[in-house]
Amino acid sequence: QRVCRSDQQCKNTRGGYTCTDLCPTGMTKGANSTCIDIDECRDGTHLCRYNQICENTRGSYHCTCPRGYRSQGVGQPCLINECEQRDTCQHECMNTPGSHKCLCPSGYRLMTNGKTCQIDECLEQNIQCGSNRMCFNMRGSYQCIDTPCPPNYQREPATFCLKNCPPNDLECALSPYALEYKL
Ligand SMILES: [Ca+2]
Repeated sequence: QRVCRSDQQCKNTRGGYTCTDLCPTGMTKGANSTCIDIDECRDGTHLCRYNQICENTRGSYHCTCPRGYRSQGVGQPCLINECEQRDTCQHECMNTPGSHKCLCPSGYRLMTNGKTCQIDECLEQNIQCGSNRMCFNMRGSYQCIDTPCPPNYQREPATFCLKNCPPNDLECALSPYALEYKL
């Protein structure tokens, strides 16, 4: 039989019972029967690990990371925030889960080192190489490269070759529908 409220604890006494208030999670009974915060950082019950910093809050606690580091979650080591390191990216740095990404202004392209940006003349100067050729961006320059479509394929706008089979050509009918050049 329930005689106390659900947020209270029932205790037997001689000839009766008492109802005592339970404290919310992260709190404990203080001296004058009020609920006071548990300092998890001090009593060692926190789950911050490695280089995480424990910060006590009322009713709970946080695991934070030192400056220049970023969190991977409670109990996980803080990782260096690459974007806050010098010389990570030439232009702009963006944090991604577990890593980072360098960004370039428009008209520029990220080089294969993933760090520096170079002008993409193909975009910037709107280079038209003509039919069956594509613009290839190079360090400090560009080049028009032949990108012909194979026999039985027809040039579609930009980079595609679409199949265009003569009637009753079985071999052609079984070939891929579309081809794309990627430079
Ligand atoms: Ca606390």
